[in-house]
Amino acid sequence: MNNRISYAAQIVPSARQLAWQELEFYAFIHFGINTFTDKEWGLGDEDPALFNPTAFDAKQWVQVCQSAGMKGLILTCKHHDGFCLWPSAYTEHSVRNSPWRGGNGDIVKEVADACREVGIRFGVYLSPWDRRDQRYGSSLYNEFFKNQLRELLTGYGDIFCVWFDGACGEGPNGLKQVYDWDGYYDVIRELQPGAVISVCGPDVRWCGNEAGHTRESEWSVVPATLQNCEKIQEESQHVDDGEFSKRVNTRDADLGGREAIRKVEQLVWYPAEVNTSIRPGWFYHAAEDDKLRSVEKLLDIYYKSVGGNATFLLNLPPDRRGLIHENDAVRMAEVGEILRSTFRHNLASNAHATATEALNENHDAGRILDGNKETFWCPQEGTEQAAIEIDLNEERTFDTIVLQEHIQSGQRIEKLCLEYLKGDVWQRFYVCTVVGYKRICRFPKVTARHVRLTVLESRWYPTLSAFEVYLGSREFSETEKES
Ligand code: FUL
Repeated sequence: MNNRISYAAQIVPSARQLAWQELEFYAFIHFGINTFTDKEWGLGDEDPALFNPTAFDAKQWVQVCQSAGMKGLILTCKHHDGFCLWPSAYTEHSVRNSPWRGGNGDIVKEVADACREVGIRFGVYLSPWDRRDQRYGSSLYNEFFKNQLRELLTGYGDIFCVWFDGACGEGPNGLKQVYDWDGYYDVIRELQPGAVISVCGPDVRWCGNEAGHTRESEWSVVPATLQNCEKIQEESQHVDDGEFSKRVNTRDADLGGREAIRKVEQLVWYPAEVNTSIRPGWFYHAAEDDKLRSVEKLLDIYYKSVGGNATFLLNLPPDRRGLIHENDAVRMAEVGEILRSTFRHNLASNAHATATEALNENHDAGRILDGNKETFWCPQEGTEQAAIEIDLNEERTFDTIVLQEHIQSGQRIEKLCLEYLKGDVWQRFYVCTVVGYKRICRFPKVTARHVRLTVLESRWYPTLSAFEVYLGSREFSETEKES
């Protein structure tokens, strides 16, 4: 163990990053003038009169999110076309000049209120790139943008996230904008100190693709230089040819492993978010009504993102009525039902655990079973390898194990394996790399009473705050329902 590794092991999340991570699964809502023009990127010359969602119902959106088990929602308050879903005092290009609710409506308010009513967190997407505003390309635009931020961050209650898109091209005058990022961040920190700033921001890292692709080893401790990556205009997305959202960039498979951080001077806690859409596009297009991702694919992304030390931001685009289409609503309810039934009964809730060693009695092996994320097991400082045996009290059949590190102490586990006792021989059934906030281990069904978790490699010394055991197959939930 060297100094660099113990330095990496001691980097911890901020309170706002921790609160955000616990949301796990939340919705992206792309809705705006593009919904009515059938486009992905508007030019900014669209007539606001086009915006008229006659059956708009924010409660329906929120209900769909809840049925899927989502705990938050991020709304595109303004996309690249500049059209604002709230009656901004700083532009005429907004709902105020649309026929919807006679120009007296405020989509942002209705969505924020609907979220609050049911306890879903609300977040805002405000596109820095504005293809409409004539101030774009001058310092006046930065003032305008900060004013818009102030409106969103003061008028709509608690905001959990400000999502800054990396796409950036020219404004209406052919000019590019030099963004005052630090100025934007100051406004956010002042008005909503609990909100994370995502993608073009210091708190949440874009996973690097829009295709739902995930890394096997997703580190939250990465080089500090990554915080600036998405802000580099030259590397941003300039055209929307439908290809970008499908592209996977495997170049950076390892961002935080030993090799990746070996020579890096400054490391930061910069955890990943996986964002993708339930449909091929981000905005609603009737032609895509039968092109939804399957339940299996959505669950696969869920398990690899939420269960792979990232969060899952899934886009559900409302249609021209202002409703999430029936097909999408049904699919999300199916996903939610499977997740609920999978994680309903923790088969390790009455288990007993013993470890090869523990730091002290406050950190004994039992802490991984107590259902309290604040408590955790850890061995002595400097012990990089250790094992815990879990006695489930009786033979159980399971195919899913959930592990959580105590990330308030840092991210440390680099490799582990799971074994079960067959006769008197330990049989290995699962090996993985990092854990971090959460690792959902999935494997073919195992029937056993004794399970052993061995930390094979770690930084400084590992921690574990949760070990849960489930049987996720559909037969299980049906049997459970009957009994
Ligand atoms: C991209 C944008 O250009 C897309 O339209 C979409 O908003 C996606 C989430 O980010 O950069």
